Amino acid sequence: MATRAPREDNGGRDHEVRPPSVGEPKAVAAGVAGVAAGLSAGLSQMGVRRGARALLRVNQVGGFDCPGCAWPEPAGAGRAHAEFCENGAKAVAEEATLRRVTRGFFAAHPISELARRTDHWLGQQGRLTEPMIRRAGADHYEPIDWDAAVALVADALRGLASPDEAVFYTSGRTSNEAAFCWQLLARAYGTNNLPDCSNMCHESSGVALTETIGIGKGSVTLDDIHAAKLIVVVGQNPGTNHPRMLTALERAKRAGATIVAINPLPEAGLIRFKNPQKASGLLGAGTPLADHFLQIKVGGDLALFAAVGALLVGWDAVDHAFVDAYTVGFDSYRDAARSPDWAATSAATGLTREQIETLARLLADSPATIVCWAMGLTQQRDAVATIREIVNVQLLRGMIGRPGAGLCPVRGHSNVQGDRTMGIVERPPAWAGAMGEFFGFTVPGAHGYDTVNAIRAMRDGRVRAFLALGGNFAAATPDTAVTEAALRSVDLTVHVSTKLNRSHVVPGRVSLILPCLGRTEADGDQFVTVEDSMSAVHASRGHLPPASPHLRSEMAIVAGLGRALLGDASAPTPERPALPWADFAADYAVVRRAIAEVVPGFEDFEARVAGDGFTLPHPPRDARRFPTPSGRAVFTVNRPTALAVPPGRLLLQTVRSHDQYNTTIYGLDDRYRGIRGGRRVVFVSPADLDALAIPDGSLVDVVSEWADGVERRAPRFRVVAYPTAPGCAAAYFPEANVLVPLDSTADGSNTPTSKQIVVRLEPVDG
Ligand SMILES: Nc1nc2c(c(=O)[nH]1)N[C@H]1C(S)=C(S)[C@@H](COP(=O)(O)OP(=O)(O)OC[C@H]3O[C@@H](n4cnc5c(=O)[nH]c(N)nc54)[C@H](O)[C@@H]3O)O[C@H]1N2
Ligand SMILES: Nc1nc2c(c(=O)[nH]1)N[C@H]1C(S)=C(S)[C@@H](COP(=O)(O)OP(=O)(O)OC[C@H]3O[C@@H](n4cnc5c(=O)[nH]c(N)nc54)[C@H](O)[C@@H]3O)O[C@H]1N2
Ligand SMILES: [Mo]
Repeated sequence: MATRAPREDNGGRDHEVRPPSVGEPKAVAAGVAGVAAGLSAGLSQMGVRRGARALLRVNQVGGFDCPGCAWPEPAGAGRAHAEFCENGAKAVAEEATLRRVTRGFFAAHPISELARRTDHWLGQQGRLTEPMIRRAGADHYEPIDWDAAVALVADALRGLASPDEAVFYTSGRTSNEAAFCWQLLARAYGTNNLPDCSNMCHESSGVALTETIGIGKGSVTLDDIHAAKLIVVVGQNPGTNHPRMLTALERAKRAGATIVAINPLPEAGLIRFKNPQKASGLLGAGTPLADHFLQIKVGGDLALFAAVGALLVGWDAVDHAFVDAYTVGFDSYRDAARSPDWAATSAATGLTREQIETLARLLADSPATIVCWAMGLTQQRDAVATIREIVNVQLLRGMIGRPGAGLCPVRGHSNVQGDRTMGIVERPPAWAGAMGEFFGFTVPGAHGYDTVNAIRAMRDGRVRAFLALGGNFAAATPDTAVTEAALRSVDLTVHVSTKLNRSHVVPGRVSLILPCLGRTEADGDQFVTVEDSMSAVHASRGHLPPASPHLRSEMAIVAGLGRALLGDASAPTPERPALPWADFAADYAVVRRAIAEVVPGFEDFEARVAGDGFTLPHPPRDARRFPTPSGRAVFTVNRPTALAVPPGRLLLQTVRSHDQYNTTIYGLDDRYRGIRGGRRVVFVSPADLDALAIPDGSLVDVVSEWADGVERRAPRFRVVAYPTAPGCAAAYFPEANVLVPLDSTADGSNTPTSKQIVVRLEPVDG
């Protein structure tokens, strides 16, 4: 392995520097080296005592919820002493860092300069410390006090021609309490414009599951994973993105489960895993996790699951009792599932008939199957249809509402599922009526903008104010050039944030940064709540002293804004709903009481969230009740969209490296894939490189080809010969977002197709 490049590259914004070095990919994930790497990252930025104090509280009862992923914690005594992972440690360190972004920093760095910095550099500057404003025409942020900042936002919102000219974005780290108040604020003000990171993430899962099983959430618990006999992991890289999931897979495997990985990339961790939380992790080669690896082509999953379903029907490996009692649509499904066209299936999947039959046989023979998936499925053109096809297969086998079986969309952000439960969605939630009645206002009925439509609306001048509760909209969204221009065109951008990021340096005419407390920090004696990927709700309480005395909690910021914009219950006016903002901010239990009244499943919230918390009802999982219009689970017939990949082109997917959390770049390495010191790489199979006559290690521009004819170019990527599926390529997000056309979205969910972009590689002179 060559040595680390001395300087980072910089996203092509300013000037180019040396490319990264490339070594052998790793077969083994985690293990002691993994947690040690996490700890050293954490301890160096947090200070040793502070770091140890923070890390000991992660995911413990009475502590805070890890700000990393949404994978659940085992209940009570089942929690490992250290219920976190290397990447959880990095997420904590990123927030608990001792570095600070002060008013002096903003005085020294004009926005035009900051805009040329990399995402990595911006994040490394540390925690935001006080409210800042960029006034119209200025090239610097300057301090502003909280009252003036809040009044300015309220005035701007009151001045809009319609509430629909404002957008209220949310990222999935926000607590249930803050999320509930944020949507309440937006809707009482008069709009459903509540896009969120889900629109780019598991929206496709939510749409497909709601349609087929009546609820847009996964149907398994952690105990089900432990008890499963067959676990199929599709389009997911848990070794990096959900490392604690490997512990659960390992436990299932020890109890006899077979594990199948379906992925264009042979991801470390699915191949071999060392459990860092056990002594055995210190020794030996670890547990090989995946028994079967199907190296599928990007976008091939719909064809795969359709073929598998057809085989099961052909073999009559169907749980007829389940199908008869609990489903509708089987006859049409069976009629459509004629014997598969093997030539077309192999072309779409890159898999042999034998491989597909092996998977179907495993499904036919398994008494308890779980299918897990993440972004490899949801960010495809046919994402919704693909997930519906997985539901078909699970329904055929009666694998819902049975121990050790079910559907498991593995969520991303630690509270992204909870935010949706709290009504962060661009349509009125099912319980809009109850909320309106409880607070005395009429919830607007018109659908609002999701993420992609919010960008279009800003671009077209229909939105004048953009407010974000967390996240990094400018960097997370597709079509970077279009999105940045859209953000710059509005009158006001407001970001409630913990750390400096790209969105702050792509300001509207007036732009505010409102700095908030993070999960790790003490918020007086208040706690908040979150919901994990398996619908378990529990409390989260930070303990570290806040990064600055000027920070406010998200709850305090949202309530302050609500009060300034809409007035407080103590001073109601006839035309404005009277909401108890001051009471909300003073005691979050008041918010939880309102949630208990309004949101189903939260009865007696305050009492039940004490201790280990509680699991929300899930009718299909709990009682094989399907809250669809027919009251039954629905078989669907799905047809793939033909996506033409012209000769000499590749299908590019964008992935996370091991050293990033979405747009937060912890470091420039991707240890498991053998990359060091840089992120501008494109992974291509050796066979494709031969065919294209492009040498490994050379520099190329990656150019995306889309129907609108607009040229989208990501300059100067280093080519890495890598064992990905032929015809496919991979690069890191957010550097590659410039290549994702805004209009290239999944049918039915409008999720950007960040995993399915037709590209060509243009060699450039090194
Ligand atoms: N450390 C860390 N943890 C995280 C995050 C992070 O950035 N860093 N992000 C969080 C968030 S918000 C989310 S949503 C999750 C994301 O978790 P993942 O979904 O695991 O994240 P990605 O890196 O997007 O990986 C997608 C996987 O799908 C595969 N894939 C791509 N295209 C296809 C396809 O067509 N078919 C199949 N079968 N597979 C395909 C890719 O090779 C890759 O292994 O992780 C969460 N946890
Ligand atoms: N090409 C491509 N694009 C993608 C994806 C992909 O796979 N490929 N993945 C998509 C997915 S799955 C997702 S979820 C989105 C993510 O989109 P976002 O959720 O918008 O982005 P993040 O990078 O997670 O947001 C990071 C920022 O959140 C702020 N932050 C951190 N903690 C807190 C907190 O406690 N409170 C507040 N208020 N702010 C906080 C910090 O300022 C930090 O800079 O990106 C999507 N974009
Ligand atoms: Mo996500």
